[in-house]
Amino acid sequence: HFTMKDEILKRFLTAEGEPISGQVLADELNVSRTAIWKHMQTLKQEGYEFETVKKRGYKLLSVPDKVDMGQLQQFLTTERYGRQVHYYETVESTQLVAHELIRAGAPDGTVVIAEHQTAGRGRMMREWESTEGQGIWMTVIIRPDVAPHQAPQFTLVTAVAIVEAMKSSFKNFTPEIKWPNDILINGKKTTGILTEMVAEADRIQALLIGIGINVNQKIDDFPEQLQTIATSIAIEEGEPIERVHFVANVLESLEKYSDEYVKNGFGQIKQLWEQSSGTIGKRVKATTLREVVEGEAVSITESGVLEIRQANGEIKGIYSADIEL
Ligand code: BT5
Repeated sequence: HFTMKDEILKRFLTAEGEPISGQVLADELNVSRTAIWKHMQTLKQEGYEFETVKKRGYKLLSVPDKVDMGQLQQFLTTERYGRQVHYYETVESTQLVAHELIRAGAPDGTVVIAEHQTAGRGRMMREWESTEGQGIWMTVIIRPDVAPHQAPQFTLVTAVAIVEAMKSSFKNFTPEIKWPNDILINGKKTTGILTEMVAEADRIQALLIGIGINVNQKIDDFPEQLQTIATSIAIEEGEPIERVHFVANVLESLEKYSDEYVKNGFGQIKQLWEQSSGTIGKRVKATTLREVVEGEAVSITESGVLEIRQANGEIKGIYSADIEL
């Protein structure tokens, strides 16, 4: 998956603005100068800008704001996650692409990522607004060796992974997890998680961890109905964000915490989850498919169930719901 073009790009990205000669590239990579020239043309078409420096070669001037494979590999330190990337300018939904890839046997950690989704999805077929080039719209295919009933836990694992990645990457805000699948900044939604499963009777074949993170939108980039409830990292951090770097951080964090969960269970993750929770201790109204439960959110259980203490003192476990605070 690491192509000749990626290899060339890597040299430029690590050259710190120094020119590299076509001849040197050709010699080092053991291909003809014509081949190098062709790959350079492709990179230019993708939005990389080069300057030709007399007698010294090409100098990389600017990099397109894309989250593609070539750039992502420069930052990744993971073992499996993001080592195979399927990158698209536009898809209907990265989840749909991921379902096809799972049928074709895609390995653990395969990432589907797009600049734009025309039919991005939330839970229960709700719409997910996926503005072109301004967010992280990706599905991570993972193949953990766990039982199907553990699948919902991965929504919480993913929330912890993203929150921890945010905390280490940004300094001007504190993200909060809203059970089960939202990350809020200053009370507004910046991230939604959609976990889907492909399973046999007693074994998970694959999980699709759908992650939508608003990154570089300004408030009026959101459709009107979202402007009061949504936000982006750039708005909260106060500066534009380099998406590809943050994608690498999220993938590292996700690999770390999902491995932790598979090896050692929910203990450490539950602690981190509670530390970042904006739900525990609050009065909430939970709307499930069957009923509405109101009361104080008191805890999550080892299996990720939200416990609500109702006015009559009775504690009710909620498996899946929309929460109003
Ligand atoms: C979610 O659903 O929050 C899960 C979103 C998962 C999106 C990712 S993007 C990559 C992958 N491919 C997909 O097609 N999906 C996944 P839910 O909890 O049902 O929330 C959906 C609700 O969030 C909508 O009804 C809107 O109110 C709101 N919403 C939609 N787009 C938003 C956005 N960009 N930012 C904040 N809120 C949004």
